[in-house]
Amino acid sequence: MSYKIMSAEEAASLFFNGANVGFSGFTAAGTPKIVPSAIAAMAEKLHNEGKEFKINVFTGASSGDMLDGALVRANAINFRAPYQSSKDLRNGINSGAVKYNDMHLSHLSQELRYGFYGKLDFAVVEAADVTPDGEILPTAGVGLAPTACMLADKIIIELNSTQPKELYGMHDIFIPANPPYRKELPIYKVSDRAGEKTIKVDPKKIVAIVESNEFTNVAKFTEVDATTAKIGQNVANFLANELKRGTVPPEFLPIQSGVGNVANAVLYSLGDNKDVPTFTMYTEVIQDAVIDLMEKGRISFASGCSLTTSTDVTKDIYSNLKFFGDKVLLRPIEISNNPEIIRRLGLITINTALEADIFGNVNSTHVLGTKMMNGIGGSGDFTRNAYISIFTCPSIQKGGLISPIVPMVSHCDHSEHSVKILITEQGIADLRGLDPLGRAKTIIENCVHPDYKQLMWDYLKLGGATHTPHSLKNAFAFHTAFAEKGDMRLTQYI
Ligand code: 0RQ
Repeated sequence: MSYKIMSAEEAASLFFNGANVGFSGFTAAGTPKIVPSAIAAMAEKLHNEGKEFKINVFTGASSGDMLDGALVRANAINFRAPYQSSKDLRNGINSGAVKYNDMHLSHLSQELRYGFYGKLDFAVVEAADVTPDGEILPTAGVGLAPTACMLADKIIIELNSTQPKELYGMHDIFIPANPPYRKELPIYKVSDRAGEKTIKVDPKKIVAIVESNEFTNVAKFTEVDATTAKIGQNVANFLANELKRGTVPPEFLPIQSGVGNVANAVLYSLGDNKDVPTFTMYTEVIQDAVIDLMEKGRISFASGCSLTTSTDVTKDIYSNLKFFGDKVLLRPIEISNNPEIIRRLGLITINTALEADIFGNVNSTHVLGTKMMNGIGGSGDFTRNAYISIFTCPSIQKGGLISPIVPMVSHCDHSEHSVKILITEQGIADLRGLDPLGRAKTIIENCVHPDYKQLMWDYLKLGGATHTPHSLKNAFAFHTAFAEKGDMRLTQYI
């Protein structure tokens, strides 16, 4: 079948107010660019004419600025799920302009298939290639593209000439059946393939091909600083010790690590640690450090949902696909983050806490309990099902005005039941097998910054003799001190 080639503007004109739209991609990788930007431009034009136009945006996770940024600046997003990390979208969410449903990333595809969010009108998918019989070759980020293509009435392909056709073979596309017909996922080691190399659709649903030559630009991470380096070393030392005492098998276990500078530092420390054998990754985002360690022979295989590497590193991968082709698999988000696989493979998961409390509860999402930062992302998928779940954070933020470790988290994403290890640059709190008081003592002793230690010991006394010694009157004293005086060190108990 031959497809209709359209400009981004013509394709945008197909969209209507209130449409449910599923976009491919995960982070900036694999995210369509010129079609969402054209939808944003059309929205602005319609608004100027006094017409209503907003769409409901479903993605794999965060996207690029030409999607989230452009659409929110045009006031064109009504509803958004499941994760974002855009400054402008964050402002839109926190001002109430955008309805944001912060979700576990592994949930959205199946919940779309279950029909929880109504009918999907459009799928917009960035592709490296598309065949006349409807085989779509995704690019560097898959996200929820397979499910979006399966459900949408109409598919628009953004065919990107900067994405090599040699990516063929790097994807593992699998859509689990809906219950009660779902079977086990046949992935027993990180490199196992469960599904197909392309997304197969009815070619009649592809209503437009939009040709693009927009490269996916991702900025380099900032250099590792002393704090993140120390956190990284603490994680590596902890895992080396687990290997030594036999609580982690000698073959080691696959690693999941979050995104950002701490995750980069952790991976480099694991790579440098002679007691840690060459390892594999079963994760969400494959970032620069993974590629570097692969080239050094320290990581042998990485399974993820996206290759979110900085621009030069991506170019290097694309010119070396012979080397990387059999070391990387990109899967849909519900497979990269699937609880069944995470539990079976025994992942060691490492994620970042925005805030943690002395009893081991973690807030990953809400600044001071009310303002959305990014979202829970995959941290819940991985943490809840891990072999060992680790959270890291610095012991102070904003030059010491904020202690990310507080008496009670102001919002709870990961409860004390799921969080096994907490690590700051100060040290390691191993929470396994401890009662609440034991957890509190270990966290205060090992992870809290010296400026905040006495305040924490004093808090612990306020709770009296009970299972979880909280003082409800003072549980948010740190937060209120920051809100009123701009410094958590000025906390006073009542
Ligand atoms: O503020 O931006 O003004 O400098 O929050 O903090 O230390 O730079 O941390 O960028 O690594 O993000 C949890 C948000 C951490 C992220 C979070 C302020 C701080 C700074 C950012 P500035 P840092 P990071 C899935 C992995 C959820 C999703 C997830 C995240 C800014 O890791 O979104 O886990 N996680 N995905 O100063 C007030 C506090 C604060 C605070 C920090 N307690 N109170 N402000 N800040 N702590 C798995 C994968 O495989 C990818």
